[in-house]
Amino acid sequence: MITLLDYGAGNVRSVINAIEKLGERVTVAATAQDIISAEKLLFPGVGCFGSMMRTLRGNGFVEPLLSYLGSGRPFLGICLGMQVLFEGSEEAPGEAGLGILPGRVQRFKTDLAVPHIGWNGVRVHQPTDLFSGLAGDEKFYFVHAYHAVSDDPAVVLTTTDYGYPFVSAVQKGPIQGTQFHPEKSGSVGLSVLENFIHQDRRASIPPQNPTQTRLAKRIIACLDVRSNDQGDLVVTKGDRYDVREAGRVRNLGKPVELAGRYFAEGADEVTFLNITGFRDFPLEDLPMIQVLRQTSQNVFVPLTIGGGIRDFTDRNGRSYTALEVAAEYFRSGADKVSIGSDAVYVAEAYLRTGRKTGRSAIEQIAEVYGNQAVVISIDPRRVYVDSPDQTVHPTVATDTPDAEGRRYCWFQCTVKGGREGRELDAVTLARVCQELGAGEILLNCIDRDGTNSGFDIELIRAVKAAVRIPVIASSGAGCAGHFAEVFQQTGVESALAAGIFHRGVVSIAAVKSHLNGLVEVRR
Ligand code: 1PR
Repeated sequence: MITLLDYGAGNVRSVINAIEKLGERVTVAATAQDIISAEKLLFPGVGCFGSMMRTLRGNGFVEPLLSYLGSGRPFLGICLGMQVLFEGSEEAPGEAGLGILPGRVQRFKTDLAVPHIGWNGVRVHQPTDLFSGLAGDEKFYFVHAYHAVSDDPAVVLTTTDYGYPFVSAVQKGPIQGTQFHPEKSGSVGLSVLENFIHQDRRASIPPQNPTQTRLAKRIIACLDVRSNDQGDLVVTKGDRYDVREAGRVRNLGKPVELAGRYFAEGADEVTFLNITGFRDFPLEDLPMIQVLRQTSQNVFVPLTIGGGIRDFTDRNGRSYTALEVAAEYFRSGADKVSIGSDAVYVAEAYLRTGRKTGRSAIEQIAEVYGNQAVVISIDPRRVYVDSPDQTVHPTVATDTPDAEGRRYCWFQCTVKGGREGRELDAVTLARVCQELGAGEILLNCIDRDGTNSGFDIELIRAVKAAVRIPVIASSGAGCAGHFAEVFQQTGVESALAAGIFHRGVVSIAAVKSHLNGLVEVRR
């Protein structure tokens, strides 16, 4: 029996699903006594160090945790659940950590995109049972902006390279912790959890222990989901955002089934976009929550969900905040939420007033769940002009002029699934959202969506150059070569596609084998 410490933020559903998948029972610690009497304690932490410590203290969990950690029984901390073992964190300077391990947690100091998001390797420094059965060259899923700096080399179990080597797992007797998420690391991660559950493996160093590790470029499968005219929830696909063909909503499959297929084919991440979320209220749209719950039972890679994340008042007059909507998604198995239309309104207000309110969806969700949990989905469309002085918006000189031969364009943000253009450009939106606390940009492109003509390299370069957070290139992939092109020409961290995967034109595995040797990918 595994006891899971849930302090209320983050996706514990995935951890529970992973443990249950391995045939073990899980109980969630509700009281201090549950912690003290646990046989094996698992602590998955997501979010902010400060709010986690305050919640632990508020619940009276700090003393029981310290008592458990001194008991000699097995403990596995995941992500923040590992960081909390140290003395404190730069993320919350006034908050003391548990102080079981000497050292502190600091923000990445690198020119690379932060957060560090994606699949990276580990170099093992001491024998351990945690990686038993693994070859050593596997990759695990990381998502964090802070990392531990240990004052005691003896407790460093693994390091990972991201600009420089950082501590990616710790071990001190039965106390173990991983910065990566085993529950999101596919079959490799399940092996780590299985080793923790059984506690009977021989400690060793995996045979193919790497001397250097490399972050893989991520390939993401995207499922645009909505109800069709019969009321069934289907995966659909737009052609420049028009999802109807001969008057009917295109139906390319069932969401849970397709997500399972992409996981099996090696997708590094799966994204669901509830594309009518801007007009429906997601907490009334329970099928979408069900899709997430069912998918997370069998899909052990990160799940992002978007659509309808905003403040909302239902027809009975009850108000919900965007944070409550997001919380329901996280509880149902999402790791990240993506905000579309509301991000545009938030950025417009911020540009108008120059003031952060702390109350926007971006700020509130980032505060509780961490920046890495907030993705901004941008739906831009090109607006051509003859020369840059014809618009107040930043323009690019384009290699693909429009039918009238105009050689400059800006990238106009839209809301409501591309239905309404706004006086805001995609580059500014990305920059402002980063300032407000977003952790990643999902950069769609209405002009390329569903066209199979390749990613919009000019748009992607412009946005990528404006931000320090990771960017997901989206829209237009028509063959494996388009992925190589976007990675080599723009430096984005990941690329997303929908149509070619749904229609079986190219499989995810084929994309990866094409990329192998050109860019780092997860096998
Ligand atoms: O505004 O917060 O409610 O979020 C709504 C979300 O739904 C946004 O993320 C928005 O991008 C998405 N959305 C709204 N309408 C559509 C539509 O297609 N009519 N889909 C839509 C956007 C774009 C991509 C697509 C890629 C790859 N889909 O995600 O999957 O373009 O396609 P491809 O590889 O086939 O070219 P809110």
